[in-house]
Amino acid sequence: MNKLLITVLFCGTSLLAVSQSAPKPYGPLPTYGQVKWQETEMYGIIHFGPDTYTNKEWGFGDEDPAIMNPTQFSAMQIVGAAKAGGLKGIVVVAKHHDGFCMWPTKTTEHNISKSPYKNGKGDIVREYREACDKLGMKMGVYCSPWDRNSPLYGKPEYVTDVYRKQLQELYSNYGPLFIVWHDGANGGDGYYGGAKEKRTIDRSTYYGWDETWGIARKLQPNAVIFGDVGPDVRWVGNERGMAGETSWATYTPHAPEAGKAPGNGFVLDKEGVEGHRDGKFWMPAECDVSIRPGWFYHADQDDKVRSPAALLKLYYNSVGHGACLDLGLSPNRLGLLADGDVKALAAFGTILKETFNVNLAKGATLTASNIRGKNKLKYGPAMLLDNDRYSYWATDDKVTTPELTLDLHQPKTFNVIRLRENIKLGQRVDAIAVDAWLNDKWEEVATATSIGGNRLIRLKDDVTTTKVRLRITSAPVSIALSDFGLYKEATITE
Ligand code: FUL
Repeated sequence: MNKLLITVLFCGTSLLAVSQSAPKPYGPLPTYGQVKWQETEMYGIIHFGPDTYTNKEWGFGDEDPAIMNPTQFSAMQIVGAAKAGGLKGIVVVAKHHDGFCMWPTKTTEHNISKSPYKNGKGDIVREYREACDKLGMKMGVYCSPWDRNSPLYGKPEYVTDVYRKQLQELYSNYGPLFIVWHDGANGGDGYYGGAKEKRTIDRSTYYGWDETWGIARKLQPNAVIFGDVGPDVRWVGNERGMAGETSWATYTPHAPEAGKAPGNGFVLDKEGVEGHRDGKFWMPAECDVSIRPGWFYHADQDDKVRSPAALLKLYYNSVGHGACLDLGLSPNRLGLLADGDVKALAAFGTILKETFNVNLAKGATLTASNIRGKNKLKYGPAMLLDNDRYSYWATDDKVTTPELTLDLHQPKTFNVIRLRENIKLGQRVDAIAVDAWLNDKWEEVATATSIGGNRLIRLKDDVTTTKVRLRITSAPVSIALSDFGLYKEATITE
């Protein structure tokens, strides 16, 4: 039978401990790292390197390290702007396809120590680490497997003596990482030590992913591994920041060996977007999309920075659909985020704070058609706080379509609904509906499918009511819900 669980629910000001048996977990479950990743919700991927100076997106690999000389590089400014935008971490592009390492690596001469930056004593990755630590932000790294500079690229020695050693350096010397990021752009033409030719590799076998990812498992056991087809976090399949209206955390990748080979040839767009309800793995989606048209800074895109309203839309379509948003940030040649980017981030962060800091369901009386045990609940912080994100309300085993009613006691106006499942017990809910008490009867105001770690429903119109009802309309098992919140979106000032 199930283990005994003590769930603590806040009842008014007094704590009520409800003794009950925990529901049996359902389907694939997240690891510790995946749970922590889910909580991160939004982070930035920072592209800064030789491409910033050559005005390219994909450097050929023949760039002179001397061009890498930012005069005002400030990791604090960049990470600080990300934080103001509500991002909780960054992914540092430590090496892009051009092979230039932003840290003083022992594996290649093509690195920051050969640039004039800080007279060859610079270490951009370390500067990001220090800024993250000071600002309470998480850090991850992206070290491109494709290396258009290395003469060894295409040979086994590149993987064993260069790429894996680079990963070892990054995973050993820069503190705890929450994500290690891999991409699917692999092989093609490049400089390759002067050969200037096209080199193709078999992207499912060349990198020996089992062993390569084993380095992360060993040195950074709490980091999730992102790749087009996992193994921990899947690519959503587009760079538009769009997870599906339905987006399951579970997924079965179409790769030669499921979950074992990045490479966008294996991503079936629609399936990355939606996941699979019966997927074999817990592999939620990451939506990577840049705040600008390009990933690297280009001065002629200064007027094309996404507006706060556009960023908000991305947020609802990614984080709001149970995915994480990985927002591309592009420092300029000075080594700073440009003013327009900083302002857009700050305004976006303000909207998020103003919207989600006030949960209009707080103080409501919560009545459940069925809970494990026979308690009437008062809506309280146990269902709200991040540090208690996994307190939850669960139904008896046979109850799969319960109702949960919030009596708000007075008319409240909202236009955003937030639902969360306790994902430690798997993704259990198939579909829900929300009703509001309007004109002396229940009227349906929203429906949704997958909930998982987070579901935000952004209503077209404001709803003013005294009572709101959640109906779970379909689920294969009992329910373990950890949040049912109501919010009013802050006014957007551009
Ligand atoms: C892609 C890369 O090819 C782009 O240049 C960029 O780094 C993006 C985040 O990932 O696969």
